[in-house]
Amino acid sequence: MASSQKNLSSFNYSKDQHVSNYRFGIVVSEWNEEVTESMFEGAISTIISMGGNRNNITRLDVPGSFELTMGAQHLAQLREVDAVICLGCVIQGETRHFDFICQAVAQGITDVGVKYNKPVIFGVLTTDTLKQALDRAGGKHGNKGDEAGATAVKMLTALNS
Ligand code: DLZ
Repeated sequence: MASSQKNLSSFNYSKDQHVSNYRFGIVVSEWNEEVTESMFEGAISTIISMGGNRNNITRLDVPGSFELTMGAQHLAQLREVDAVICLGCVIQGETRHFDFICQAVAQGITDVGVKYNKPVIFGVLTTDTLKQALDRAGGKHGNKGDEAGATAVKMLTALNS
């Protein structure tokens, strides 16, 4: 089904007794702050609803999505972080800047995960308009932050089972 017709965050949460021990690092881009703050709220509330502990969540703010890779690397290298969630929102403008940022952050985040052998979650909205982003950050299409939080929990559970 096309994403325009469904709430992308409508999936089942299942609690796992180990989740309270998982430690998360969340990197939040300051660009399009209205969107990324809502995604952050979604990510932490989902982690907690799945059994996570708020005290085990560390936040790091970076200026823009391009800097998510460096933020992810900073958190991933910490022994007290098991998984990293990257939250950003890149909105198409009139130039090719969008393409370069999206390409760089997708590859950069992938590389950090492989390098540190920890889940690094791509919670980055890449939209044509601010409205499309807001629809996916707590609006009619759910919250990409929820999905990112759930994905981090699921990956840790998968890798620790
Ligand atoms: C420069 C820029 C532009 C034009 N658009 C966005 C955007 O839509 N979303 C986002 O997260 N960041 C944007 N940035 C900032 C870049 O990510 C980066 O912070 C700067 O290029 C400095 O490296």
